Amino acid sequence: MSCKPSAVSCKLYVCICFLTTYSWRLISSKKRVVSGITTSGELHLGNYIGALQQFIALQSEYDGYFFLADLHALATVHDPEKLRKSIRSIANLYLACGLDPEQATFFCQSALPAHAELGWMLNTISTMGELSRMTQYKDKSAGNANDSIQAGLFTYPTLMAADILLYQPKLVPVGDDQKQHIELTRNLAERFNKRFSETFTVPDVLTPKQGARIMGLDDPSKKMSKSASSAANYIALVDSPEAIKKKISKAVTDSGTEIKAGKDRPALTNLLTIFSELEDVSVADLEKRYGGKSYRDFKSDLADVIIATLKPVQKTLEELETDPKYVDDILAKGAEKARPVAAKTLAEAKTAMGLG
Ligand code: AQP
Repeated sequence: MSCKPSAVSCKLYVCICFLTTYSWRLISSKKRVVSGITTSGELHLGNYIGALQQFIALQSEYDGYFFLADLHALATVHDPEKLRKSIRSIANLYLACGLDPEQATFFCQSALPAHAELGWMLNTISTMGELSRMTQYKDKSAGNANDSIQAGLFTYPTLMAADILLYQPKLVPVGDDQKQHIELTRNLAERFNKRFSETFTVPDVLTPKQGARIMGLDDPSKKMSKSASSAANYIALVDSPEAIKKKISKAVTDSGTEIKAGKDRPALTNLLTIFSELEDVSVADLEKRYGGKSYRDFKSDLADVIIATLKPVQKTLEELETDPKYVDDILAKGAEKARPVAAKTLAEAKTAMGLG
């Protein structure tokens, strides 16, 4: 038998090479997006609508880098068991909600020391003034004496800037509450590029048109939050149908009886926004559908919509929980993919600053 390649196999080989190069170009020519979620508790509908839903919608069109922000969680969680549980639960939830590790790079922030390293370097070009103006810092430290406020809470935005700038993204999809941190990230990137040398891409923020700030069910003047003092503030993605029905039936409403959104109706605006986002129907259509109906009817249907949205997520979650190694392997592969990208930017930033 001849070992010489036939004309057909030569053509096949050329064709495979072409396709591999072409698909690689296609992947590498995709614009990059980067975002993370802090592993400081249970994910809620705000995280889902403001962030996760966007990540999943973007993953096929963009080169997505999505991570578990576990170093950020250390700013508020000092209970190792709680932290481990939250990391595991949020990792599973990313996947259960539809993040595809074949399309996006999915990893744990703490697996890449480059984040903390660049975070420190960016601290050295940030000012106390700009960090103390961050609304999230002001909110979370309100009422506490300086002696008891964690320095990690204060410098959280510079680590967040490092998380982003390491991957040179074009866009950062986040909820409304993180916009100010992205503005700071842009300022730091521009400052660094000007003071040292052109190193970082200055990214743009991407927030959803609607649902960028889902408010607390118990208080529509404050955002829905993982670290809210009462679980009545949020619907966790892992809440049971019974818990969802109970929380929605107890959700604060506005005075009057109309199912209408408006500046003077923050509670109904919030509930209608959640409904609209989950059922993909406009708020105006919902107002028409519920014209003349009671809060009770509306809330009962809203609870059903939330339960129906979360049912498949919770089913996949149950399966993922039985196979932690599967998720660990995905995170390990994601970290290996992210590592050279982060290392390249870090090396450039170090050289620019005079560290090599
Ligand atoms: N209420 C919200 N509405 C819309 N989007 C939201 N996000 C958070 N809350 C809402 C978005 O979810 C992503 C992950 O946020 P995070 O967990 O990193 O931190 P966070 O913004 O501080 O969220 P939480 O739930 O309030 O956490 P804790 O209580 O730990 O601080 C981000 O894109 C965020 O905008």
